[in-house]
Amino acid sequence: MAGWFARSSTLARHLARTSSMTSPAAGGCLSSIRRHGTLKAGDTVLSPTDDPYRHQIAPMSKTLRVVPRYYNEWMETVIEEVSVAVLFGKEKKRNEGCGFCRRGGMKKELDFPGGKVMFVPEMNFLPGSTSERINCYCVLDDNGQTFSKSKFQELSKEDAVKMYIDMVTLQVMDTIFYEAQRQGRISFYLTSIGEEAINVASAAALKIDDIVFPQYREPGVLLWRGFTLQEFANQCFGNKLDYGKGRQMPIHYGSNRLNYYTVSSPIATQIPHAVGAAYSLKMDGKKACTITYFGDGGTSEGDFHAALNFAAVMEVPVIFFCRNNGWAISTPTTEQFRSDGAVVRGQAYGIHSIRIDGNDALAVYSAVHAAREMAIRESRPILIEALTYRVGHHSTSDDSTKYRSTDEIEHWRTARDPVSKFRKWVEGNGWWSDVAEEEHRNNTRKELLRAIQMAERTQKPSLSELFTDVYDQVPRNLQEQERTLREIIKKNPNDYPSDVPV
Ligand SMILES: Cc1ncc(C[n+]2csc(CCOP(=O)(O)OP(=O)(O)O)c2C)c(N)n1
Ligand SMILES: [Mg+2]
Repeated sequence: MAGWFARSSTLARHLARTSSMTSPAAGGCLSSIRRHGTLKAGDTVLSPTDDPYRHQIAPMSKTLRVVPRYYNEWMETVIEEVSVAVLFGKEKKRNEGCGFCRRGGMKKELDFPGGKVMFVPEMNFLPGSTSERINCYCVLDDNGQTFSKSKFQELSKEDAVKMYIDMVTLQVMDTIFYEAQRQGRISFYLTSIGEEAINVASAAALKIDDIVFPQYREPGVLLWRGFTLQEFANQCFGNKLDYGKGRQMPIHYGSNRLNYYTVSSPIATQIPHAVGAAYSLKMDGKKACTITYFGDGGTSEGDFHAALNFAAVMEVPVIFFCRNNGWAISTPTTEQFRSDGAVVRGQAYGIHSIRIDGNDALAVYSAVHAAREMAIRESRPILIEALTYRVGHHSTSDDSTKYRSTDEIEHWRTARDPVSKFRKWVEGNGWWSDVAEEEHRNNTRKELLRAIQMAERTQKPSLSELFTDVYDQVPRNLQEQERTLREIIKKNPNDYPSDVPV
């Protein structure tokens, strides 16, 4: 550290500037100088007791050493001999201070990389938390009315209705796929119930050139972009039309066509990818950004922190969208972090950040719209923390009533349901009706059941696909694994699915 200070051109510039501009030697310094007589190399100039600094002309007379009393290390910097003279040679005003010492409440500052830092004599530790929590931006009240002073991005009728329709489609899709898993037709599923506004309204505020790096609870973004129910079903059933060729668990959707990277369930691994892709958009001069979604649990991963810091320093157009839904499987946020959620972490990394009501579609839409504009126009990352609740179990492998109360779930499912809240607003505008609702729900149910039947009947990808798409040329160890697998299947044909072409 001391070495760094010695080389710091900033500190040197500061000292030179201070010495030539402020002049000097007010009270404390001057009286010490008088006591010492003429200053020479090695002299220490002690300030009065209320001053936390000592100055010393170092053995090399061109070096001025400064040390705050509370520390042991001297910060050294080379200054002009003449500046030393200016610094200690002239008297201007009593009590003015020389820039490093203070009398009578004078200000002092250190010109440190990143900006000026005030010196204070008090030893104040920053509190780990404050009693007041960061506010939450919202637009709609529980009756679907906009608050009188709320500022939000205007929505066309067409977009608002499509948003509502997609939120309902997502609900129907979750219900039917969940049932399909319970019937043993697919191996796994995970719902987005309670987070429909986050899914659809955020997608609506983006453009198709913006690249999406999802966690796994954001299929509504794909839905908005035009992924069909058949495409969802093909992936969940892992048939030969699945873009991942059946090599992933259900819900690991991805689409090249729709700029949606394939779901990566190792938590938070998508976050640095979004930053790298945003950097490439910036280098190519594209008018687009990336967005990455992650949960409250994801913010505990190292990848989250590395990504935020990298994005801030490289000034890239990425939106970090944290779905703070209260739980990471069975871990509540109170055991996840001691900070005021994720929003303060964005600020800690130097990122513009906002907390919003994730169950308010208009707030989500407006915040993402503004974030996108800022990210692209100013080439900077933005963090959005959306407060919401995971109403469903974590996945079909979980029973959340084992670790949280049914009252809590019911409260969020009913009183804070984002879909009915948005419906009230859309209906209030005269854009939706009970008849339209019933028709849409019935049609979606039928379309989905057809898609599921079709996906189930479609052939599985052939066994050889298992070994493709990673290496340009399949390496020897994988060739050997394929041979072994084929031999085992031949010997035990009844233990392997008959519908997979070998
Ligand atoms: C690196 C890693 N560790 C652990 C897991 C197991 N795991 C799967 S989901 C999950 C919880 C994630 O919670 P959160 O990020 O809040 O997202 P949510 O499920 O609430 O949407 C965990 C721990 C994992 N997939 N990857
Ligand atoms: Mg969570």
